[in-house]
Amino acid sequence: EGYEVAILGATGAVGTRLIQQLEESTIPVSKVRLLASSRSAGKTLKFKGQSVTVEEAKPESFEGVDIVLASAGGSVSKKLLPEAVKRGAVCVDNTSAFRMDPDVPLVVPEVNEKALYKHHGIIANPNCSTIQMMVALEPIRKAFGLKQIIVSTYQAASGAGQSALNELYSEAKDYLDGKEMSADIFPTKGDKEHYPLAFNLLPQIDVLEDNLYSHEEWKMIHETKKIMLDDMNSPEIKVTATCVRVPVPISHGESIYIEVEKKDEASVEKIRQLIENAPGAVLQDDPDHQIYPQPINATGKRDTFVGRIRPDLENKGAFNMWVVSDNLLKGAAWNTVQIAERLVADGLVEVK
Ligand code: A2P
Ligand code: 11C
Repeated sequence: EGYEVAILGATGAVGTRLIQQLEESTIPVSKVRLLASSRSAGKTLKFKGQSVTVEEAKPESFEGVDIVLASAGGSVSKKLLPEAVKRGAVCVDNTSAFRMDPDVPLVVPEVNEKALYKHHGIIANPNCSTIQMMVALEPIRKAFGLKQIIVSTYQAASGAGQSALNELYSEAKDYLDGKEMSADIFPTKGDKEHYPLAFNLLPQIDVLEDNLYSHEEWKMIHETKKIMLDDMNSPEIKVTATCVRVPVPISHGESIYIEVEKKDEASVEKIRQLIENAPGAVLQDDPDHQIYPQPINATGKRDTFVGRIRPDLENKGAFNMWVVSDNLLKGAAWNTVQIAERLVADGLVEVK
């Protein structure tokens, strides 16, 4: 008794965490199918202690499947998720393939869980850097309103996948061994130039677009508006972003500057209280004891950690803060499984 669940991209950096998060979830699972490319077909992975053979993902792989958790890249989702929906599955997609489709809810359960009720078979999981910002800012938006968000990200290598993480480690080793670093992946696989990430910073995540922003920066702007305001182009909150790749393996950091609507009501103390009571958020903000969020401590946890909350000393109603979360968990696998848990709890997906 339970749901048949397929994990698409099961061998990847997010896929392996999807397996783990599903093992720990409240979803009753009757059978799990682990799908990847032909390169991985025949490998075995464990689910709840049992060996499961990885299969090559094909349209027929979704026969009998109730829930699909997808993280095999946008083009794979574009091709295969409609096939899964045709066969009666509900898909939670961790790629950017369908995020801006008006018929596809883009969901952070702590913020806009109700959007799930409008699904037509596909629900999109936002970009990792957007998700953690939403967890931190939604309670502040609800209490004081938000006029503007200015964010700079410090994004971990694993955001670009397992091969990218491997590249960071091999570059670091080469550098320390006095060898030349070979760079094939960063800043982004599909671009002309490649630069080392180890002992470096790259102010480019995804491709650079004609408007001079990177696609990652574009995502943070428009996903924020769709999640908070249900309109990807809403002028109600102004958002701007600078996205930077840093040589950290896992967990993204974000320096976030906000300007609230209710300038006279907001204070650091009240914002700290809001974060303390916010679902999915943990306050780590004790300057006297040098307590603040760090990637090393956030890794492996489902929460979003918030600290260094301080007022702009020259602009009333504006605040700076520092937000860290595991990009592979809340930024990807956990948010995806959390959405699936909500679908199950709210009766929005059936066992066939
Ligand atoms: P594989 O390991 O067989 O290449 P990451 O985000 O860590 O790079 O992982 C990408 C995931 O997507 C892996 O599980 C990878 O499988 C899978 N994948 C890549 N291309 C395809 C494809 N064409 N069909 C199905 N899965 C794919
Ligand atoms: C990164 N944020 O750190 C990206 C990875 O749209 O789901 C996630 C890309 C996405 O490289």
